[in-house]
Amino acid sequence: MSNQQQPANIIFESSKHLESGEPEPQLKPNLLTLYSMRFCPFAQRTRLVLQHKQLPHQIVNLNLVRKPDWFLAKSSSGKVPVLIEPDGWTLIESLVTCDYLEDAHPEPPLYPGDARKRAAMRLAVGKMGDSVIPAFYRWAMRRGDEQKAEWESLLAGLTQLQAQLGDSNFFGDCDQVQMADLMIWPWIERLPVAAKMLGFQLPADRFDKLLGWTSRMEQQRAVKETRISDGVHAAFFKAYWAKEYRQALKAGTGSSRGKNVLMETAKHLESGEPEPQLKPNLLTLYSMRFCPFAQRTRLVLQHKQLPHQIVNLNLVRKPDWFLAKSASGTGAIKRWFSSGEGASLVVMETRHLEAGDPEPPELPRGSEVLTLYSMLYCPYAQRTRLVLQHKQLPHRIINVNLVRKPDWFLAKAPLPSAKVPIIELPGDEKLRLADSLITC
Ligand SMILES: N[C@@H](CCC(=O)N[C@@H](CS)C(=O)NCC(=O)O)C(=O)O
Repeated sequence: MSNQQQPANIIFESSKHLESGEPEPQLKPNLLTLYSMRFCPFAQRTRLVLQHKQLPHQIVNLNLVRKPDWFLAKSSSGKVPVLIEPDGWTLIESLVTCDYLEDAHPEPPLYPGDARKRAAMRLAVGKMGDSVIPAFYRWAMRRGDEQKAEWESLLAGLTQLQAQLGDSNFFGDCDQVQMADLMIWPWIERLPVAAKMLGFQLPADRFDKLLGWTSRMEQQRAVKETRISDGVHAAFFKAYWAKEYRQALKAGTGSSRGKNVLMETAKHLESGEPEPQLKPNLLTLYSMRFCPFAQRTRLVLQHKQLPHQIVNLNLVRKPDWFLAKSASGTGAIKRWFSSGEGASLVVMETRHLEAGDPEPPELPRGSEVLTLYSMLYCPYAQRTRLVLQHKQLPHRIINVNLVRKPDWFLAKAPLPSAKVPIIELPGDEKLRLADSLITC
């Protein structure tokens, strides 16, 4: 998750794994809370269900070797995941939290209607818990001959699991991803990278069906949104096996996110969303993660190791409570446009806007800023971006999801193709140009 955009339903995630001695974070009211640890496969189960159902929630990550007292007071087991409803009702155990989420939020369903299929799914999850997961940990923690023996028992468990999958696309003879698949996935995500590091390899010929399932799982939204890259898993395992737990928890976090950043909103908050509850007696920086001007301030905060909290903002849909604080009353973007700093580019939205998303607001009258409708990975749009950069022309970029194009984009784009790049020139008579060679 380190480099990817945080999914919109994760309203807050503690950037750091909080530990004993650190204060309890001020949580948003009226929101589900998950106590988690970024690399915990059990907590990932709950996160997979939260993502599958796109349920708004906040995540508090914890150092499980130095657990804070305020966490121990909430969790009877001392383990994560712990799920807490806004009224304080608390639930532990990954499977129980996931079934609870299914019961409390039945759509989209994660169990098929057919009782036999549900029974088959429970058998598969049982096999995972009784045999595969314990063998996985024994194998990963032992060394030498003992480890080789545990690898064989892990393979035996996986063979039985694969037999339960049979020829179906998903467990329980289902055509779509279901609860059992999500409950099994976290260890299968970790297996190839752990095996490579420990000098083992899953025999592909014996596990063709399970590997086919793995490829199908990789396409699932919930998996994509909770997945940790192999490189970050490897960094975690390396430090964990070396008993450097604090180091392990930092795997995949950018060096700029130091211990002095006590809170950072995972999401770029926007108009209509409540103001976050801030920690008292602490410096606060209102920022946008990709804003180079804000980065200047962050660089100095890091250099001086000043404790602070960061509220990230969607600068296209600025919340009123932010505008009320902004010295100019007009917000940062306008200041950038007229700042004379030589900045040619303001990325209005790093997310690709799609059908249903509102159109970003018009530029202020008299603005000299061009608008480029683009898609981050489109080489044609890149042609236009190259020229804009070369000439240092002030412009903003609005990235568009080209599979789910918003209506307001279609209204601007020449049909039938409705392709990017499109350039919109400022002025009352809006002039639009399409086709990368023409825009250039
Ligand atoms: N049976 C539990 C297992 C959870 C578990 O073992 N979580 C680990 C992190 S991956 C944990 O919290 N360990 C802390 C501890 O054992 O003190 C579940 O399914 O939720």
